[in-house]
Amino acid sequence: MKWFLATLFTVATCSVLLAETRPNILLILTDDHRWDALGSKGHPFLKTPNLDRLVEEGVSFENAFVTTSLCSPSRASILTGRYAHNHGVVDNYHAVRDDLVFFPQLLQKAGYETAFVGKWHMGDTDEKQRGFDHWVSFKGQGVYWPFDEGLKVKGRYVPQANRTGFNVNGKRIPQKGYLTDEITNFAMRWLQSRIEAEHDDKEGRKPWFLYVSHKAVHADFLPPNRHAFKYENEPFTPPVTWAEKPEAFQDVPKWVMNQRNSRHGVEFAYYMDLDLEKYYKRYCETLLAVDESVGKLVEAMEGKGALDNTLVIYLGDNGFLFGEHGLIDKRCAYEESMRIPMIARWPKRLQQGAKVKELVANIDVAPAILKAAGVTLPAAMDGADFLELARKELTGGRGPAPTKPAWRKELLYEYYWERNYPQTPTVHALRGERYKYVRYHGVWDLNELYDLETDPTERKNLINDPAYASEVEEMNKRLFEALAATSGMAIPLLEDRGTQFHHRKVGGTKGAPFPTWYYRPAGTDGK
Ligand SMILES: [Ca+2]
Repeated sequence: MKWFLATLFTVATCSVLLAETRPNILLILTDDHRWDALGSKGHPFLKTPNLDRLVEEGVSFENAFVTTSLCSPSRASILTGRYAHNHGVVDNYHAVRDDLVFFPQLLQKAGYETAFVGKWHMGDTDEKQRGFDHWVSFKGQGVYWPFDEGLKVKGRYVPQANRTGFNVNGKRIPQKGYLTDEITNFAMRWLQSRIEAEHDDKEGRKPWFLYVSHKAVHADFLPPNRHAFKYENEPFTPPVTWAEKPEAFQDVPKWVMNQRNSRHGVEFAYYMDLDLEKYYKRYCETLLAVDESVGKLVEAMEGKGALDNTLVIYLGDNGFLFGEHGLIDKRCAYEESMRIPMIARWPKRLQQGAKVKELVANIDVAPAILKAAGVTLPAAMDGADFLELARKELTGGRGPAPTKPAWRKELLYEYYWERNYPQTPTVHALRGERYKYVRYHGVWDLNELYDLETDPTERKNLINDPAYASEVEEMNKRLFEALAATSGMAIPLLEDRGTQFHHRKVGGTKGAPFPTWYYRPAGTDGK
């Protein structure tokens, strides 16, 4: 009996402790936010005080990436903790399979109240998805403004597409204003009701999870009028890999040279005569409303004392090229495409101001959130709890002696060719701490190897340099080992859907040549 009571007491104490200590969780996702578009990264003119505050009070993951640089596949990786070759979403048109578990489903089972507000963008749907008690979304990409007048000042006119409005728990509500602000308002309404309930009844508290998913800063970037043209007169330095001809680089793959004259290249960007300088400044201006949104959510929690028991994670769903390598947009394995901002704030567990150098990724978000909530991880997840890398006792705070968890030294990257955008081939890559090996599949072209320490802008492809032959061979071997270990030895195939953008600009650059070292006299053997 004594034993039983003691056990009962322990169980009861543990449940109370669990209820008290389980954090609330706020996950904020932006679209196409590249890693260096942050004030805290020393940006020459962009100011992001609210995101910088998260960096100062939280942890900055300095080497954060996506495992596939495309909106829907990356979102599916965030929700499932799995590589694209395992969740199967390899374009922006198909939904996630019904048999896959979204981590918020497991949070619900563990007693969390869950909410989704914003861009879902997996399949052509805005219907409430599994794992969420509260739901606010819209179809596809959404629109910055619900009307065609959007920012019709100073000749800057961007037509807005679909206007289906919001689906709020099954009820159709029209979009009235600027999308980032509308998402923020919807999120604030739900958040405030949760933190007020918690403030009034601490004992009966139910932890919550809020996923705020912005359309911003996806193309065509449109800031709210209060930020329009703010950066118009700021200096702009074009990236070195755009200003120079790709022929001046060492061993540029043909597909990269060919993509210059395509929808995703600087010569024919989005089939327009695009002024990339203006475009980039508009991108930065569009990000300002996201930063304000972060500030509002954080301040709402702070005002009611809920901030420090909340795990806040901020990340982008992929990067974005603004002329690097002659390209725009994303998909490829170059740094500007696959690298993202990743910040976490949770003062109870994480070291304030820590800068983590390990390679972390979108597939690590679900495991980290589940672990923070005290939920056992499903075996099927490919990612790991990246917050372990910044726990207080590991980074100099109080606690046991520092023992860093075993962590990956190389990150597997993949992108699967889309019929809609045939200019980028299927990519498999290993991004190591120093070297990056990129292997293309299904094209007659060069692979790539870069020494990121001596060549951070990836201009000198070492793939044909005899001094690096063994590095190439070993990384190729490890790439296939990583694929085999994660069931990745097959190319996912989805039926053709959506518009195809395979065109080239009249009078633009012609097809690219093979490098001279591809040519052999007749009668020569292969490798
Ligand atoms: Ca995206």
